[in-house]
Amino acid sequence: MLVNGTWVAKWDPVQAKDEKGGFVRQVSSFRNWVTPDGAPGPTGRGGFAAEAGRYHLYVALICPWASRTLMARKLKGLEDAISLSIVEPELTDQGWRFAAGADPVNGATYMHEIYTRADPGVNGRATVPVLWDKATGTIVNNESADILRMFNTGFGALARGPDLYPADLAPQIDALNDAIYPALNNGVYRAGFATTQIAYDEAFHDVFATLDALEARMSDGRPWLHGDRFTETDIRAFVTLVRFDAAYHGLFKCNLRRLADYPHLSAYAQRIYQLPGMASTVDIGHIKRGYYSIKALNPSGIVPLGPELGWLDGAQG
Ligand SMILES: N[C@@H](CCC(=O)N[C@@H](CS)C(=O)NCC(=O)O)C(=O)O
Repeated sequence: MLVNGTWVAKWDPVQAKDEKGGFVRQVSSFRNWVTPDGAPGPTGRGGFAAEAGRYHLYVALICPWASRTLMARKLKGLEDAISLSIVEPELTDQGWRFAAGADPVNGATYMHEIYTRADPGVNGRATVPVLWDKATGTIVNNESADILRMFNTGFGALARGPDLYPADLAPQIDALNDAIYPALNNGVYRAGFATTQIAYDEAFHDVFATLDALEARMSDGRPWLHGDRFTETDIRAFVTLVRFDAAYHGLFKCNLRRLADYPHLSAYAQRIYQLPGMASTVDIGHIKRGYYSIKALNPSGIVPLGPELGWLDGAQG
């Protein structure tokens, strides 16, 4: 964690708890937006106009939040316009680390250096994803929900592909996002990082109540959560579903059922995985190595060999 721009402690997954011992995720601190003409976005200041080659995305392949942005970058055809750095899967005592040469933009060894470069007095955790502006040498935004929406419309004619947040579906999208985020996306983390039984129990029930509700929702044969149109809610659900059996079921003790035990949700996740380009955003090896490197949860560091995840076979790049 960074205090006034200095890395102060060994990396610890939980640095904030609520009164019941529940895991509290840090609020993102850089909230500017790329827009087609550089006008300010919904939060933050302006000056970040869409330009091919100007922005750089930092991600971890284990991280569901970063993966949201990776999926959107692919679906919107922005790979050529926005360059990419991927951190190593294992978390170190100084947080995310780059392999040699993995950060050609800033030449950093640790993700926290990107934060101090943007703000020498920065406070907080050095999280991914980060959208970096090469032109002004700063972080545009480190909130995946914002970056996802920016990739949808902020890059104007540089982007193509489906509208992930169509105006007529916005209220439904917002409502389902708001239900899924605390109970499922962050719910698995609340279960995994709970420091009291009561906090774990609550998170566990939230996770499975949400999976049950999503399974029921998909049982009418709709292809996507909001019907015939693939939206950002599908991205947000997928990033947790694809990690579920490999990481959350075991390491995070979300073990009432597996994704594999939900037939409609399994088929739905596979449908997303098979969309062009989506398989390239998923690396189960990274995901397992990353999660099982969290020493507070797995002191031995041993990475399990299973489970079998046959549904991930055979998709194209
Ligand atoms: N609000 C952020 C959360 C991102 C986040 O929590 N990322 C985690 C990885 S999944 C991280 O980088 N953690 C490092 C740390 O907490 O030190 C977002 O959605 O973009």
